[in-house]
Amino acid sequence: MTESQWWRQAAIYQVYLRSFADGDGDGIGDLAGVRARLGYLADLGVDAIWFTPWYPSPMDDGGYDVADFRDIEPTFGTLADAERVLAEAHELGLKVIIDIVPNHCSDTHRWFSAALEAGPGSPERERFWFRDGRGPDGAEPPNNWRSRFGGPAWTRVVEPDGSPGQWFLHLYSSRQPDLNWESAEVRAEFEDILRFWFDRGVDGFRIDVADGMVKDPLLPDVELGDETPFSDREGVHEIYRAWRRIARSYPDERLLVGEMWLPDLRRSARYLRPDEMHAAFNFDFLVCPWDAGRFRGVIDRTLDSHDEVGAPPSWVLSNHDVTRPVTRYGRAGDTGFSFADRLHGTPVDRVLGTRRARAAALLAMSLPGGIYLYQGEELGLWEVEDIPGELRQDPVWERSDHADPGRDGCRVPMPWSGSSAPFGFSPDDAEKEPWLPQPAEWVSYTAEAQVGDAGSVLSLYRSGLRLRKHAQGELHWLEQPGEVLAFRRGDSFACLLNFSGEAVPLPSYREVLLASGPLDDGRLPADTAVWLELS
Ligand code: TEU
Repeated sequence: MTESQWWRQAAIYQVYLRSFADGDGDGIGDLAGVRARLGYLADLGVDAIWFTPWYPSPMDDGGYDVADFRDIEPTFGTLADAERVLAEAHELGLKVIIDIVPNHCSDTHRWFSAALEAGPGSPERERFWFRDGRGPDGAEPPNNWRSRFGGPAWTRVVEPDGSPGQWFLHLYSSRQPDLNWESAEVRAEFEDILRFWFDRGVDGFRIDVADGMVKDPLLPDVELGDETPFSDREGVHEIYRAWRRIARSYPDERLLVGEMWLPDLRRSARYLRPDEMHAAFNFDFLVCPWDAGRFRGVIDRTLDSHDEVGAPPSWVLSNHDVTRPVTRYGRAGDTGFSFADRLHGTPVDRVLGTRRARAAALLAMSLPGGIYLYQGEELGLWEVEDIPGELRQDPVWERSDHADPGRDGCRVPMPWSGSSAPFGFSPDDAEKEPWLPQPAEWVSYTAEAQVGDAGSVLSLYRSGLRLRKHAQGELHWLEQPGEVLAFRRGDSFACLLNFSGEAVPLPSYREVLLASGPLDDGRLPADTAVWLELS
């Protein structure tokens, strides 16, 4: 079976469903909203859409708490709506990948309810990680693991007879019990779920916490910062080998792309093999300070580690978990992004942030490999930092005792059109307001306001996505004086990004293909990128 390998250079657009477009007026995005905006995505010039989880869910973690892996969340629509979206996207030439969340499920999943009812020692509890507690009366958690959202990674249950009972493991919120991948039943279930969606025409899966499923069955205590008993364990590769066999059994082999947050790119590259995943997210730009040398380091390491295994590199500037780039790059005294960045609340220079975000976009779009865009990035949206506490929904906010504002600020519903909220996100006669409030300033950031404006962020992305086909072939660094990152692809395409604080001369060129901001009398201004056709 031949692979078309469309993902090797694809631009994949992330749709965070509940914030993309609301078709039925309940203030929450849905599949009807998506269908109405497919034309926008085709015009934008992306190759594929990735939908964040669309399954039935109590939405404790924005849908990453899945109650049923074979159906659609009713507020999003029905299975028939999903099939229509797939068919209509395909007609427009767009591939569709969906999220799969194999590390955990919702506490409302039928398996978890059955485990609670069946009690200690039952086969139903074997699908999860139930253990007796430590200390007198088992009142202490079984080990010292911490949830990634804060607090202990264990929650104690009440047994069917009313007594205080066992503890269950959850690396994320207490409403997301971890599945036990030692269980043959869990493995078989997920293989079946893959087939269920492949049979319906899904072109691939984005695998959530892809390094996470396999745990050290002894569940040892960890030292600070040591994640080895529950992350990136050898046994996880076997799961992907089975999944790849399934992906390969379909005509036009389907894509498996992994979400791993590993400290070293070479560790993620180990998943990218002809018999495992096709691609993985590379998050290194998200933690890279605004510095030519550091950016170059990320690019070199990425290309080297991917070349070694023959896999396509990927580039990510934003997603639904991290502070939006305009805010990240506009933070005064920015030294690179970390999750703690959300906490310190230093002022943001949005003009600077926007200039840098535009330049970074041009850079990322011209590098070898694939690029993932997150909805709203193409509109230059920023992190909404003043969401009132009572409206915040991210469990990170709750579990950190409100110390960390969480990830709601990058999940505010999209502004499409009009002069006031809901900015076309919901229909005019909508019953409810958008589930998170949109800033009034977004009036100048709607898709409608930007589409006809040649200087807008949207126009930059639309041009970039069309013109990036000129960037073909191997990357070769061009040595430029000062803090300027410059490379050539093939003989005639070059990209330059000026990290120094002042304008620099451009090398000789035949034509400017695209620039992230106005050029200054043939010079490249600070924090600006340009694509050149070389002479
Ligand atoms: O995120 C995986 C991940 O490791 C997160 O813990 C990330 O570090 C965190 O968002 C930082 O605050 C994936 C999804 O992208 C995320 O939305 C989910 O909450 C998480 O898995 C659990 O399913």
